[in-house]
Amino acid sequence: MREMLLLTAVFVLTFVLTETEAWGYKNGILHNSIWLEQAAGVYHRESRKGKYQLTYKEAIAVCRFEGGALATYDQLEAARRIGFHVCAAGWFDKGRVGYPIVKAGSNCGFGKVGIIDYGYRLNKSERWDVYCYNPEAKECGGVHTDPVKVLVSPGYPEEYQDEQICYWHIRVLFGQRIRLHFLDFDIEEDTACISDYLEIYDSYDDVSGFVGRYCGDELPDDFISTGNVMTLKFLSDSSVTAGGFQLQYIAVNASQLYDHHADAYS
Ligand SMILES: *[C@@H]1O[C@H](CO)[C@@H](O)[C@H](O)[C@H]1NC(C)=O
Ligand SMILES: *[C@@H]1O[C@H](CO)[C@@H](O)[C@H](O)[C@H]1NC(C)=O
Ligand SMILES: [Ca+2]
Repeated sequence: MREMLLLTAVFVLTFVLTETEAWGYKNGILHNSIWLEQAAGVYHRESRKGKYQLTYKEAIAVCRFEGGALATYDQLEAARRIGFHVCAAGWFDKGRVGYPIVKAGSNCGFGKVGIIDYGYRLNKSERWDVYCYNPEAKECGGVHTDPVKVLVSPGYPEEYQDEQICYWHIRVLFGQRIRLHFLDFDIEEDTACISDYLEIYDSYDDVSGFVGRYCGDELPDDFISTGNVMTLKFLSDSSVTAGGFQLQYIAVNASQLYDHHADAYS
């Protein structure tokens, strides 16, 4: 009987560990959630698979991955009071689900203002987004749709920290392309950029369209996407940091690019 219990315990523990690790590392690619809004140390994350994809266990793992924890109701409310308004339900402390609403609207929050509270969920396998709390967390990645924007490594112009993983997903208008131009670049250097790196993908994920992996202190060349989307991924390991990077992207008309090209060869 005791053996049986022990075996069960080992099995459950192994299962939990596998699940948690699977979230962080899969097929040789580190996977994590997308950084979205943040206020007063509270930030909203969704799975890289999209909206409402995280079980309670995965939600806890997402927050822990970067040294944070699930936000408490009070932390979420404190963020809401300074303008944290998110129209997406997420797990927070003790298996509760809800979202912070600042401005009443008919299509979000049932016209109410405050924490829209779905209560303590009995079924922890339900899938939602997550609200984490980590006052140390720096802006890291996100979804960007502006035609022109400057993107920086977390904490820039300060040095970035260890164990950061950020994804920037850029999407401009259909028919436009994205021109990347680096303004500053300093990432821990090693020959294969294994420790820390920035990667560029000519697609909306980090699976296809790999363009290059960069480290060191030489400015990477400008890059122009083939379509209207691009993904940047930054990863730092557990030791040695550097100055970080700053880059600008600009949405350009594909037809303008074509004209330039034609001019150059006419
Ligand atoms: C719990 O939620 C999951 C996901 O929504 C669902 O598939 C499952 O059937 C639910 N379990 C129970 C006992 O309701
Ligand atoms: C870019 O293309 C759109 C049509 O796709 C056109 O309306 C717009 O004027 C163009 N912008 C520039 C700066 O050429
Ligand atoms: Ca490093």
